[in-house]
Amino acid sequence: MPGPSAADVIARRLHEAGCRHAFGIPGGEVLTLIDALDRAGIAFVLTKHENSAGFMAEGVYQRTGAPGVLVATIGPGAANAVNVVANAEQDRVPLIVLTGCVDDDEALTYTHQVFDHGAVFGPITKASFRVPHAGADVLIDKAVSIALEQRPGPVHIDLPIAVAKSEQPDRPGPRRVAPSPTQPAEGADLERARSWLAEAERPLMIAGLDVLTQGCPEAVAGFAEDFGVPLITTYKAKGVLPEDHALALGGAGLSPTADGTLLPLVERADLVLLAGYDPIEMRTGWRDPWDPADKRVVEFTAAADSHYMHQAGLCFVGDVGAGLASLRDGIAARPTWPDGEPAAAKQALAAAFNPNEAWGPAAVVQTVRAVLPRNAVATVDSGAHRILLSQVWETYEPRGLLQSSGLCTMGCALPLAMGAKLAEPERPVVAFTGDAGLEMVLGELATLRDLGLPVVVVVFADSSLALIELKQRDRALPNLGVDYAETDFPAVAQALGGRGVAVEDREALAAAVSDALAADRFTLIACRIPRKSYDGRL
Ligand SMILES: Cc1ncc(C[n+]2csc(CCOP(=O)(O)OP(=O)(O)O)c2C)c(N)n1
Repeated sequence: MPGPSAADVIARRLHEAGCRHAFGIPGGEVLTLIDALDRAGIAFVLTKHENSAGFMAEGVYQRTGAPGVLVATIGPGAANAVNVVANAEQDRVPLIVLTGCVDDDEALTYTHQVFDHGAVFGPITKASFRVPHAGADVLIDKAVSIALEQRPGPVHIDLPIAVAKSEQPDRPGPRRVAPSPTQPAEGADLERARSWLAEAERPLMIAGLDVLTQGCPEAVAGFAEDFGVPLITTYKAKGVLPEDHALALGGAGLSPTADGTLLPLVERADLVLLAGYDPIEMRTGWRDPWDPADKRVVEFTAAADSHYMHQAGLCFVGDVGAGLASLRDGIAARPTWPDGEPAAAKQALAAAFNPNEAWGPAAVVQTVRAVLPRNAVATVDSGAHRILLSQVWETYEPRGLLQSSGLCTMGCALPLAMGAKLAEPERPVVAFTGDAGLEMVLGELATLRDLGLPVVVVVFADSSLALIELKQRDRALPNLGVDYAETDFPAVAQALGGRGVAVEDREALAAAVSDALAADRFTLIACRIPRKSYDGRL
């Protein structure tokens, strides 16, 4: 009885790691692999672009916790995946990137489509491997471990054609053991942190992505509630505390208007707790937001602070939830913020981002939120619409709003939504996107058709790269390369097998979303808004 092939071993171990979908476009160099994936119980989903494939894989990861799987063939396939792999690195996504390649002896004389995949992916992954003739089982287990361990990220595996077919020993697995949570050591630092908490009258907490990747939102939310600590989150950590909670101050990082309210609150705080706050999401407004010499700051983080975006007087590296549990041990809660500044800040944010406009981008977000149930998952693309949406869209659970906030790439919202819907078909899923971002990935509407997923796609149709046009005007530069003609999106949607409608008022939008939720296919809703709709709004 011959042993399994290397491709089979890789596929089986990925299945054992919880993977049920792989995304990509095949070429001759990955045919053995996708066959093995399919036989192992990992469905291969054909997409129109490898970049979108990676985002669909991320969408599945965000809703299941299993690593995402992207398959790309040699050369152009691998090259097409660069953006989403860089995104996975910056947005801490455990993505297994499987590429096909020619065997070493072949590469001595054969040059067609051949470049050094490892050299391209090396700087934007946590590790890049080439599968040797033996040990595929060890290699794939290592890859999964590296992808998942803190902070998570992409791992690349180059699989040569002949190696994919080579026979491997049939050994049991996996050998992976997830590390146990690390508690801060008892000692002077922890005692000082506890005394700061006991003395704090105006404590404030900032939570970020490590809270999600470590799976400790409840610890953060419980701490905030028990100690009366208002919570600011990064965009990715929105929903750690339901955003209609009095202590939830929404997302921060990209909006100067929100910063104008939130940074003064940080300034006022006499204790800042950083819970898994990874500043990769933050713009320059959050660089050195306090002087650690005169601000009490206690940080619980997955990785030591070598970024120098901020500094903390006390920094505990390890498990954020366990760190908060140690901090609160023996400390009694006391009334906080006697002057009510957090409540005033929450009101100011609501007033700034929720104007009573009859129609416009905020009206679009408010209307869709009102129609969708609380458990809906939303995704949002990059651009002016995202900054506004991330302030207006109330998120009620962790990973309820998905986006690219480390790399901030366009073209992510539609495929992220497709992956999320594939992972959890019962949940309503809406993708919000700018028109330029949608046009980058229009072909994936055909993938959506083939998958039969009733995703709702809401496009902010202003025929403008609004965010860039705004920056151009701010710098008094001439209008250049930011405007384009209007696309008939409903017609495109219909041609690609979906439903399509254009709307220009709240009532029509609400009706369109209700219809979309009941439909058996995807619906594209083009919300026509005037150019320059975001002026003074971000
Ligand atoms: C792949 C990629 N290319 C370019 C950019 C720079 N960029 C950021 S926002 C933006 C405009 C996006 O336009 P649109 O999708 O219409 O959204 P809007 O800003 O109008 O809301 C651009 C070009 C980017 N973030 N990602």
